[in-house]
Amino acid sequence: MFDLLIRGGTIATASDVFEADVAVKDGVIVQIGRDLGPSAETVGASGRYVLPGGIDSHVHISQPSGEGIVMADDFESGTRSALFGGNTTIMPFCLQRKGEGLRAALKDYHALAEGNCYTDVSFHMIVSDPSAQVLGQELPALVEDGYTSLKVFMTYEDLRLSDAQILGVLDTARRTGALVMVHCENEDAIRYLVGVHEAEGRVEPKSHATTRPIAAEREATHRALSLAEIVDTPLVIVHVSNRESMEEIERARRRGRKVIGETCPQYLMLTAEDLDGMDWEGAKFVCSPPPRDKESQVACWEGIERGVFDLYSSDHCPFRYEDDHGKLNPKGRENFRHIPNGIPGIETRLPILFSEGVMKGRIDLPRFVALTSTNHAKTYGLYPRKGTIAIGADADLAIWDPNETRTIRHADLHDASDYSPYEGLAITGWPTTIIRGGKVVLEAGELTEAARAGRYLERKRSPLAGPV
Ligand code: DUC
Ligand code: ZN
Ligand code: ZN
Repeated sequence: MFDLLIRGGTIATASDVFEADVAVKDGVIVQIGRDLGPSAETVGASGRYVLPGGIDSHVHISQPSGEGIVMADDFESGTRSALFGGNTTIMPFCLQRKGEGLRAALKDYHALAEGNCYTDVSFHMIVSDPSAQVLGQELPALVEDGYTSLKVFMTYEDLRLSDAQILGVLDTARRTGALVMVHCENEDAIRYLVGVHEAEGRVEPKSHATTRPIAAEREATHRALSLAEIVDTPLVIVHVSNRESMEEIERARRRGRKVIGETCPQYLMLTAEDLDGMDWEGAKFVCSPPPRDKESQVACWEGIERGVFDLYSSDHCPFRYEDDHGKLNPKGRENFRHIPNGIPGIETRLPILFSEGVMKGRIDLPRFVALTSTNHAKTYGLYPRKGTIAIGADADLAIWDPNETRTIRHADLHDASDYSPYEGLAITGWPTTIIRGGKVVLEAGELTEAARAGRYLERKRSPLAGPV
């Protein structure tokens, strides 16, 4: 007797599309086939797609931000919104503050997540203070404990690492088998341009984009890839926004480097013109790197189609708009430099790619599954437990209705922000039933009693980590 049977659907994995039933016992998939036998519970899926639950490997939740600024989502609202958008696992960042140890940061972050999650979660570290103690002892021990990935920043005064510090982190990662993600933007160039803009009185939101030009991202991407080459380490280049940075990734790959590329919905759907809204509305679109131009959108779609990008993540980093602690904080109303960087998007990530990618014929269903789930599991050490539909995998499934049409309205979403950057966008295809760990957790727009029981996931080392 199975616990759960999903009947009559069309299954898609990163490699195959086929019609079959899925049988679940004790939270894992135990059989895939036809006429599988009796089950305590059955979910009908005819006319719908049965996909691996989405894995969003780049999200920010409850992250300490600038003075007086508060991120909109905590684990409760952030994971709830993720679940409604077809995700069963998310990977937020745990930020190390300068002078603080990694363990201390993790302890606080786990306390925020504990008991509050509607999806499974697993943390990446953000290393902002790579002291001898952090690199020599804490990081290697944490990798052993299943924290097998980390992010470093090349921008932001309080987060950026010098090239020497990045080399130190990369070398430690190489020796311990951690995987390093990099935010590539040249901080000195940005600071110089901010000074020029301010001197000219150009302080509205659209200046955020012109002070962070493509060349600043391209140069930092080239530099990060060169540093990784010098110490022979693979690299994840996160949130790539434009063709020139993509070309750096492709050039590095031609030199034999292992490089994972990530892009996000904002670089497929938005442009810098969105930052030029009336009444400071452009603040709603302030994120880094900034959305670029139409040509960059075309480039990023090509990257999705051709495989420059392995990962498509939300970079959900939500701040409320009409809020003293959000986008329109007292200083942020006066000068773009004080508008917190980041936009919400955890719930709309998958529907946007399904609608604009699969339904418009740009990508097929297996590529959609790879970009939204399988590659995240493979890159970050969760595969094959997560990211596929196979015997022995966790029964994390999203059942999609390809015919459901919706218009994105923030009022219908489930995050704690007060806007969506994609308000008014027409979508075809939406996840209607979500199964996590073998339990139906979302059905007909309602969370079930089992929903708020997401688990923390320790991860294996990435198979991509270590020397190239
Ligand atoms: N980088 C991110 O990855 N997210 C939001 C802001 C930023 O700079
Ligand atoms: Zn970043
Ligand atoms: Zn981010």
